Amino acid sequence: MRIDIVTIFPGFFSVLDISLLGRARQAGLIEVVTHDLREFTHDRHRTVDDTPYGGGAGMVMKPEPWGEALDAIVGDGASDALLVVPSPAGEPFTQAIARELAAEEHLVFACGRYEGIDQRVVDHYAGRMRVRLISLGDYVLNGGEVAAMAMIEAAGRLVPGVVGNPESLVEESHQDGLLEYPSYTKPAVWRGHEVPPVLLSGNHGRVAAWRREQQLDRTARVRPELLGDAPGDTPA
Ligand code: 6GU
Repeated sequence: MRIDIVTIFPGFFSVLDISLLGRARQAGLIEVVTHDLREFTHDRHRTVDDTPYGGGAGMVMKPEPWGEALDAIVGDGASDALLVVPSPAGEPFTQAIARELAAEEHLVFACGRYEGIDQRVVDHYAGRMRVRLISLGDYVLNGGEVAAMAMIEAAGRLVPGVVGNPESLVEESHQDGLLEYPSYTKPAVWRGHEVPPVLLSGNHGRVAAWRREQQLDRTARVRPELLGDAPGDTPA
């Protein structure tokens, strides 16, 4: 998978050099290239924003640097790449979307700052490639960088080979539509807190049943709205 990121803060993405995704990049499973939007300006101040037409507070990112930057990545015709624009006005990011992104060969992230990017950038590229506006959730970030990072981490770890043991992807929160069950390791008693005895029983059937029950309990308590979509033994 190839990931291009356009941003005015390319340094933000240096954390992708470390940890799991860093290893995936070294192994050649994921190639990440950042592009500084200001390199595609032509004025002395490297201006990327301007005041909004119609008035209002804040600044809007000018379309020209975006056009030059994105053309440098996808060429000047149609492209098979998927353009992801992190935006609080986008569709909510989910594990299902992470799986869709992980199946792409080429992702391009356009990280806006200020009050967003001139709408014509999205309108223009939507005529040449697939474009998705995706939101991390219902709260406000200063820009798309942190959101892009979250999406890259969530999708990147689903690329085959990135996570060493693929089974660890199966039993985690949201993979089956439920929150995950609580996990325990040694010692069996810590500061007076015991590991639930069923986990020490060696009875795989009872362990699996207990874990499922914990998933349903947790989900009902914290995220009841998820239960409508859970496969299998959803309570009435
Ligand atoms: Cl994707 N961008 C920004 N700027 N704020 C957000 C967001 C994205 N998702 C939630 N808040």
